[in-house]
Amino acid sequence: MSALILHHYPFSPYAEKTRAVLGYKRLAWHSVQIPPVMPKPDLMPLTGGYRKTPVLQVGRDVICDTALIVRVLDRLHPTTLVVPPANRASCAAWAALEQTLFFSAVATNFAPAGIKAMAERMGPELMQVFGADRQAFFVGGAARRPNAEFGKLNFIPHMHAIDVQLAEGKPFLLGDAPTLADFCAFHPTWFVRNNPGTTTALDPFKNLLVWYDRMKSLGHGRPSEMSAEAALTVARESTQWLDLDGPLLEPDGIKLGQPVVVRATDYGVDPVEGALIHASVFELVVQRKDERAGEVRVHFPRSGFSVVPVQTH
Ligand SMILES: N[C@@H](CCC(=O)N[C@@H](CS)C(=O)NCC(=O)O)C(=O)O
Repeated sequence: MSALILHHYPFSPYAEKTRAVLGYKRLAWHSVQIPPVMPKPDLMPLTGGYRKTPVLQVGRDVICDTALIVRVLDRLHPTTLVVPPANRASCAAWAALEQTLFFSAVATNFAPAGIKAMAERMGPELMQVFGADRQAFFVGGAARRPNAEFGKLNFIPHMHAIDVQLAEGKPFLLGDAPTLADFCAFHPTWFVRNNPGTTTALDPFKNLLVWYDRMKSLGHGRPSEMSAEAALTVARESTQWLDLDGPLLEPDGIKLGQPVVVRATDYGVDPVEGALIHASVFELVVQRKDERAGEVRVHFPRSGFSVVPVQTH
């Protein structure tokens, strides 16, 4: 099986979710650092336009969105399942809550004390570029950039609910082992706890903080640095494909092999064009050719992504 290559940057919460899953599974992986803002010139050859963080590369297969990344990691490394069958519906419910937790953590970080600490870490130049980049990130999608009101109504109330649930004595949200529920709740918590300007917001939640340390102690597995150029060489020289996931469920009016455009529907809606290779309830897969990456397949979750024929977009 091809090695795992994660394209990410240190302060990305969704990347931290993935790093924690890699830690729980005790996996070795290659770490490719990508910029936190556009342009991302060495990532685009792989994804064909998708810009969100993180992206998982397995040989010449490119997996977008952590919902699918976690599923692929469970398929490739099933000894420690993040979504065990006994908890599948509960995990789906937590996954549905994840964006609310993340957006409320973002809004909390963007409160004055959080922003001041972020600016000190990033420096004034990157901070300015970052603000403009994230403004553009939300153009054209169904989601709205979270505001302070959203943060107030959601962050502390959900942290409180998690704290109360953990007081019942189980080490993880759904029992004795971590599941997707924990990883979905962990990265927004990490985002706020890790910001010196907002870290004390979590001080009242003693059970949550014990759980948070437990999650952190899962570590990140065994990362080793890889250059973006080396990752592109891996893609170009790979000869295998990942197995396609799930029985065929063609989108209305679209046939396999047809040129299509796939994009996220919420935010970061940049289009990716390619030939439709697979469509199931789990994933949409397009195949495309790039000068630097060679022939690659880009995988997206089916849910939360749109697919249309090229001529109508
Ligand atoms: N649904 C996506 C959300 C990913 C996401 O929003 N990532 C943020 C960073 S935590 C991002 O892409 N920010 C803009 C960027 O990195 O360019 C997933 O689960 O992967």
